[in-house]
Order: sequence, then structure tokens, then C-alpha cells
Amino acid sequence: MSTYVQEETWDREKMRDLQWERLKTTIERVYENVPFYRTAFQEAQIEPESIQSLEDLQRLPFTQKHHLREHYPFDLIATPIEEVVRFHGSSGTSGKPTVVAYTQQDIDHWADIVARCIYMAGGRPGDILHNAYGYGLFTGGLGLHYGSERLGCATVPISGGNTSRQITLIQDFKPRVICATPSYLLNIGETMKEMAIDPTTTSLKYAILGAEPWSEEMRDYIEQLFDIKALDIYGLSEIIGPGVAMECPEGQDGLHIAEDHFLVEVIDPETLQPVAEGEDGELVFTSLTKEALPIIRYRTGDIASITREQCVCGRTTTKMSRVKGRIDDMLIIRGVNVFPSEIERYVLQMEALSSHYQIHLSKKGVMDHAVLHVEVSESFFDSIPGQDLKHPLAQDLVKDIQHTLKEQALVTMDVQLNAPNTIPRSEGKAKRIVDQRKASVAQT
Ligand code: DLL
Repeated sequence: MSTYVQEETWDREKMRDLQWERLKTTIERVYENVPFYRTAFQEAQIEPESIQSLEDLQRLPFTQKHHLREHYPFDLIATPIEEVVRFHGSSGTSGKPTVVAYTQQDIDHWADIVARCIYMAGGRPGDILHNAYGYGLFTGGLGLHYGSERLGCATVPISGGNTSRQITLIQDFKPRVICATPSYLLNIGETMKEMAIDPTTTSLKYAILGAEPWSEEMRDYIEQLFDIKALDIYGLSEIIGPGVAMECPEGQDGLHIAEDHFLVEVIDPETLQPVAEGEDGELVFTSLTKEALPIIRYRTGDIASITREQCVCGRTTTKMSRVKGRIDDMLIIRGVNVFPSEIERYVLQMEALSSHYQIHLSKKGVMDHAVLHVEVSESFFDSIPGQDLKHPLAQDLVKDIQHTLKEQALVTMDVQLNAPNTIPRSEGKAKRIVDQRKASVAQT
């Protein structure tokens, strides 16, 4: 069996034994070295020795993003700073990024984990891999880069943006694998079409897509656009970056969690109690091998479910469902909860629409008001007299969309049609929500 699959097919007892050994070490490490954890454990009246099993983990307090911000930049680091070899971070609304740190061993583990992901997707040593995730503080670029080199792929570190140059390199270097956010790969494919290049004729066979929520309908669309297999990769900087979980092409229904490095729980975000297997809740991860920034029970804010049923690919690791969205991005429209990716499904099903949309939020009195801004397709636009989106034919389309959303997603929302190519294209994580609520409150 390939070294890239071994741990993923262990029987569950063996995996649990390893997890338990590693959890004990992690708990000792944070208690000894990170005042934040020591205080949190003491406040909860928990001694490290009283954690006697994997299940006991549930007695420990959660860690949240605000804890990382409050300890900016280095106060959660569990090693002397001299042992840190890399920082990454994610941009925060407050302007200061959330800082994460890695020792050389952390970087090595991460490279192994991502190499396993690329292998799982279908990448093999000797392949050319085009890496269009952004390089920099964001973990996407360098995370996939090190994994790709570890697997032995010839790695093209193109980063995000400069789409016409991406297309030239795809045509000239003939990569077999591409890594990007789904929204950016969509942008690359559509730009190819505008340049009269047929995206199905490229050398690409597999796409490793993640860093943002995307729907099954978006997968179908991208797979047809390029004639490739599109696979989901999940991760977050606080846990390590990309590679926390990866989808296999055999099953294509859920992502295998790298359980030898990360312990997963799913909780009800209101009650903070565990939910049953198969039920949606908030993903919570505990790192099992990290040295520089070990993390205990990190509340990701991401909504998904898990299953321990064995996958058709033969892997035995716990699988998580596709992430529906972040709790913060959940819209409550007239009492109905909905994630942008659920709206995306219906947009992609309608031929008169392109795949580009945004949801604009504002306040009407005390209520949130949501408007779906969506581009019509070129062919629909051309069929409207005077290309006038106020024309009754276009207004019929608006009613159609509203009807579909009401019937199928149970949401009632305003819809505004946009001309083709007017919604900003993504070069990384797509901006699906334009939140004008603060501005609209100030105006009223
Ligand atoms: O986005 C790491 C990453 C890079 C993952 C490249 C996959 C590929 P952050 O910038 O810290 O890290 O953002 C993490 O992005 O909590 C999710 O809300 C979202 N996210 C990441 N992967 C997926 C996915 C990277 N496959 C946040 N599906 C996470 C849905 C995802 N959401």
C-alpha cells in the first residue's frame, strides 16, 4: 500500500490509541507552556492528569477566534520563538491578522498531510501541479506548495490573479492537477472561453478546490466546464491550513479528516453539546501533533456533519460533509435560516442566469433585508429587447427566480438582475455577501 494511504486505512481502534497518546502529549504541552490554557483549565478546575480518555476531552473549555486575537501576536505559542520557522495568518475585520506559527516539524507534518490530500485526489509523483492559491500570509499557496513538492510533483507556484498568464501556463506547461478556490477556477474557465479557448481541451484531470463554501451544482458546473474531477479540500489556518480534510474521487461525498493529526467534534453552536453522527453542527478541532500552536477544541464556526461509515475508497477515517457555510454568514431572512451556498444551487440551475451572484444585506427598520444580485447569461441578455433588464421579459425572470427560491429554499427575497460581467470576479475567496447593514442604519 502506498505510504500516502497507510494511516487512512487503519482500523479505528488503532487510530484511537494513537489519538489518545497524542492528545495526552498535547494537553501536557499546552498546560506547561501556554498561560492562556493553564488559566482556562484551572478556571474549569481541570488538571491535565484528570483527562483519562478521548471522551474526557469534552470537559475542556473551547478555544475561539477572539482568543487568538486577544493574544496577538505570539502569546499562544507553545515553543520558544527561536523554534518557529514560519508564520501565517488570516485577515481579520479589525485589521490585525490572526497569527499562526509553525516549527520545522509542524511544516514537515503539514507537507505530509497535504501530499496525502493531493495523492487522494489523484495526483502522483511526476505530475505537474498548477497552484493558483494565493501565496503569502494565507495558508493556501504555501500549504499546497509544500505538499505538492513532498509528493514529488513539479509545482508551478503561480499564486492567484493575472488570469491570462495562468491560462498561458496551463496551455504551455500542461499540468495534470490544478489547485484554486472554486470561484477562481470558474473565473479561469470563463476567461478561457472569452479568449476562444475550449477549457475541456486542457491537460487538466483533477482540481483541488477549497477555502470557501461551494455547492454540488458548482462542482457539476466546473467538472463540465473543464471535463475534470473537482474535489473538495478543507482547512483553516488556526488548525494548520489546507489539508485538515480531503475528498476522494471514488466517493465524492464527504471529506476524509486527517485524524492522526486532528480530532474532530461536532457541537450544537447554541447549547455547545455534541450532536448525533450525521447531524449538522459546528465543527470543533483539537490538534494532536502541533508544536508551535497546539490548539484545544477550536470552534471553527463552520457548519457540517460527520460520519464514521467506511467509504467506498477503503479509507476508514471519519468523513465530514461539505461545509454548508460559516455561522457568521448564515442569513436569517424573515425567520428562515439560509446559507449563500444554498442560494447558489438555485442560481446555477437556471439557464437564464450566469454563475455569478452576490447577496446584499441592508437594514429596513429593525429587520435585515437581503437582495440577490445575479447576472443574467449572455444568451438571455441578447434575447431581451434593447437589453433592458426592466423589460417585462426580464421581470418575468425575476418572478421565476423568486418563485424557485420560495418553493425550494423557503426564502422570500428581492432579486436584482445584473448585465453580464458586472459582478466582480474572484481571484481568491469570492465575496458572496455585501453587508451594508451598518451603513443603512446610519442613514435611517
Ligand atoms: O482557507 C485554508 C485553505 C486553503 C483551505 C486552501 C482549503 C484550500 P483560512 O483562510 O484560515 O484558511 O479560512 C478558513 O475557510 O473556516 C471555512 O469557513 C472556509 N473553508 C476552507 N475550506 C473550505 C471548504 C483556508 N472546502 C475558512 N469548503 C474555514 C467550505 C471552506 N469552506
